This record gives sequence, structure tokens and C-alpha cells, in this order.
Amino acid sequence: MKRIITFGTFDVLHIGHINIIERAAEFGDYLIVGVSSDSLNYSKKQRYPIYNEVDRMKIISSIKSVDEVFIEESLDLKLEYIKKYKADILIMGDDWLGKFDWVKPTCEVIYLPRTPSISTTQIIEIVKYNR
Ligand code: C2G
Repeated sequence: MKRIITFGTFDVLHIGHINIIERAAEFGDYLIVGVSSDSLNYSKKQRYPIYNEVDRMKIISSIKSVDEVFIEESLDLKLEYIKKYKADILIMGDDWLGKFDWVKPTCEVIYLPRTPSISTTQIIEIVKYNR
């Protein structure tokens, strides 16, 4: 019985998000998703997400390969979350390559290739500026 954990904002859900969630789920039997809080997002990107954290949690929990969701309040709490949710493997997209290697003594870490040519930022640009 392997427990997988992954993290993300998952704002304006798109196929890249679904792909990583589905691929992460294939590594184990139980998938836990940490959804970045609105304030964590603001501190990382200097803007609030389009969808608030309550709605993003509800959207992610409705995906069939997701077993449990919680709010990620800080990047620095990775290890605490891994322990709390008893995760065996942390899975992230490779835009985070190497960034969470510091949890390796406690948990296996796997970075998966991102889905090319799509991002929330790009979707916002298209909607805003038609480009
Ligand atoms: N992702 C992907 N392909 C894309 C876009 C995103 O595989 N085209 C992956 C990212 O690599 C990440 C996950 O989808 O693993 C969520 O991406 P974001 O919502 O952009 O999350 P981010 O803001 O990077 O927050 O603790 C880590 C952070 O909370 C991650």
C-alpha cells in the first residue's frame, strides 16, 4: 500500500493538471493532494488565483484518482505534510526539479515531465489579451 502526495495551485484547471494527477496516482494506491492556499499563491506569484482555495479544493477532490485533499499553507512545511499524511512518494512536475530533494531522507521524490504548451498563466493571457 503506497501513499502518494503531490502539491499545486491547480488554478483554472487544465489538461496539464489532470495529466500529472493521473500519472501521480499510478505510482501508488492512495493519492493525497496539497492545494496551495490563496496567500501562499500571492507570496509566490504576487497575484491571487482566479479560483479561491475553497473552490480549488472542491474541484481537485472531485477528480476520481484523488483520495484526499488539504490546503498547503507554506512550501517550508513539505516535510510536516509528508509525515502527517504518511506519504511514501512525493511527485511534482519537473519545473520543480531538485527543489524538494531535501525531503529525500524521509520520502522518495519523483519529478515528472510537464505537459508541454499549456499553463494557467498562458490561459489568462489568451483570455485577457487574445494572444
Ligand atoms: N503541471 C504540469 N504541466 C503543466 C502545468 C503544470 O505537469 N503544463 C504540473 C506542475 O508541474 C505541478 C502541478 O501541475 O506539479 C501543479 O501546477 P501549478 O498549479 O502551477 O502549481 P504550482 O503553483 O507550481 O504549485 O508546493 C508546490 C507548489 O504548491 C506547486
